[in-house]
Amino acid sequence: MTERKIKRRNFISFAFFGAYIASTYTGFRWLYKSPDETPDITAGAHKPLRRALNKTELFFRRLTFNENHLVKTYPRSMAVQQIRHNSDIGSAGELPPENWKLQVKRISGETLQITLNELMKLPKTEITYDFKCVEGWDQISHWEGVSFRDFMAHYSLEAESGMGYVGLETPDQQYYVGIDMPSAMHPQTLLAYQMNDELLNGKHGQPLRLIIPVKYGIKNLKRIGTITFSNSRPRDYWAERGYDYYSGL
Ligand SMILES: Nc1nc2c(c(=O)[nH]1)N[C@H]1C(S)=C(S)[C@@H](COP(=O)(O)O)O[C@H]1N2
Ligand SMILES: [Mo]
Repeated sequence: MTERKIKRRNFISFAFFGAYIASTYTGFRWLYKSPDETPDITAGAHKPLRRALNKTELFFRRLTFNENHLVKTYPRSMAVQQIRHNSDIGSAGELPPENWKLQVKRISGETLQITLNELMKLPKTEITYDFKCVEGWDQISHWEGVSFRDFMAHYSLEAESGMGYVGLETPDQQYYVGIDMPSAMHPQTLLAYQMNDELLNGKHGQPLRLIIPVKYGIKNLKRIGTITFSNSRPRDYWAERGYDYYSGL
């Protein structure tokens, strides 16, 4: 090879390298300067990032979610006795079952009021699984309650189960989550009233909480006050603060 040819190749390589650096820089600058999403159901991300997140969510929902795909369960003996206690927004202190009724807002406008005793008469479902919090801890724990599916069937909430989402809120409306219907109807999703054979205490969502093994802890709302149904995404406490709305595992 002649000296001239080598020089020419060096020049081309450096030009490509330069163009690559420039486009990466421009790309990052574009992203960095792109507008934020309008705060609504989700907030805290740049618009292009949120668009990408929503697309990724849909992709994974379609690819990996299947109601016959069960979350791994463990022998009951592996469940911890003292489960870790995390945050308590909307569920601090005690709420004895006799002072509480679950409010279920039907799409007809009618509200069902259900006591814990009534729920405890429905078929009981138990699960021992690895509960995972986004903050980076997990624990194998044991829960008992009525499966959300059985609950929907028992109260003839057929029209409601055809909606896109379930919204759950604490009685004081301080904490709230939105769950896509397929995840709510997943066979391992429970309206749980017991942990290790004992009624839930004030720390873990007394008198009724959501246990949804296909999702991270943030979606496992403690102390359910009301349940609603809708086709648009219900408000969600952590999604409003920038966390992933779907929060699936
Ligand atoms: N009402 C209410 N439910 C809640 C929360 C909360 O702050 N308030 N925190 C969530 C989070 S982030 C986690 S990890 C779990 C923790 O449940 P535990 O305290 O029973 O371990 O509850 C979830 N449900
Ligand atoms: Mo969490």
